[in-house]
Amino acid sequence: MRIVHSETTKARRARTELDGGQLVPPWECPERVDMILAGLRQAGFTEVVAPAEHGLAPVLAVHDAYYVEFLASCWDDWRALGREGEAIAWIWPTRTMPGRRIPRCVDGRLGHYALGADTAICAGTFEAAMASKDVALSALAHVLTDGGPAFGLCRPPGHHAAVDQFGGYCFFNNAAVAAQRALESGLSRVAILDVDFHHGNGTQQIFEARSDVLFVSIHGDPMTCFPYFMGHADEVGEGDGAGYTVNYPLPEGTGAEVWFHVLEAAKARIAEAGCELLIVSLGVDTFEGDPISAFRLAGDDFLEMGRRLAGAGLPTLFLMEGGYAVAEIGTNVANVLTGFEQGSAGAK
Ligand code: SP5
Ligand code: ZN
Repeated sequence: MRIVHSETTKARRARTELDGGQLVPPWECPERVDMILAGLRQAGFTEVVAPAEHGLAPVLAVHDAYYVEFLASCWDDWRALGREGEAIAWIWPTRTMPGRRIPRCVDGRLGHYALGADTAICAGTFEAAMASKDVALSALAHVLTDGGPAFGLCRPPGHHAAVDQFGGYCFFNNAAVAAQRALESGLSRVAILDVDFHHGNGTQQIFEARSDVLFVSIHGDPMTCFPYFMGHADEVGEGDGAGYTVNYPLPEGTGAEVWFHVLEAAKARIAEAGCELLIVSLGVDTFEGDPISAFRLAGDDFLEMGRRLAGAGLPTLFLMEGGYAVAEIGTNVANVLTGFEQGSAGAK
């Protein structure tokens, strides 16, 4: 298993997250990265490589250029106004306003480009997002050239980031950037299997009208779980993409038995679609001890998850998404990768 990590992913250290009407310390913190590295080391994954720089072109292949420009300049624009706090969106073009023009000032622009108020922009956010997609792209390069699996320790995560929106702690959609790059390097169809507790709304939006990326997600029912407005079972893709979006919303409290049953259905769809690469959006916030999520997978269930993912028999790229039980995140991630190696016995 090739492990790719960059220290620059820790350049973002937000101080605030709007939650329950209060500004609290963000759950998505740089300590997650160190805990994952420690867990991997302890599990014997000792070979960790730094990513190459891949520039902005692969980002612009899935994201809007004005959005990327906004992310690059937002913090400086905000600071230039002498603001004390971090840049948090607070007004949106909602259902009763047309919102056809992109405002010039940073408050208006934040509302245009944010999908939620949970994610503050702060110093180092853009740099960390750049490093995160480089991690994804270098891990992908390993899978494409070597054939063996790779784990990209992406941070910030990516699956909530849409064509021109950030939120849910995500800025660049690392899985989408990697999938698009994989297609451009010659593959015909790629599967993105999103096992994060939250629905991968950004990934779905980026690919929902296309059949060359199959998006399959197992997540907390949006009737009660973030991101609330996407991820229902009747969202199945549009136009050419009809049938290439598959959503499995599950109730809060879902445990291993039901979750693995659904995973097998997801694998069957991936096999049927004839995908040449499996990208796993690997959130471990399905863990029973996660502070902001509501599934009940135990630590050992992540070993089983890895084994079953290996059973798909495809070249596999794991990209880190969520997981906020910081003390256990390293063990949980390492368990998935260990299980995968056990399950792919003999493969490299
Ligand atoms: C990548 C990823 O997992 N993003 C998740 C973003 C969720 N943001 C909203 C979190 C709201 C948490 N409120 C729970 C309060 C528990 N005390
Ligand atoms: Zn999540």
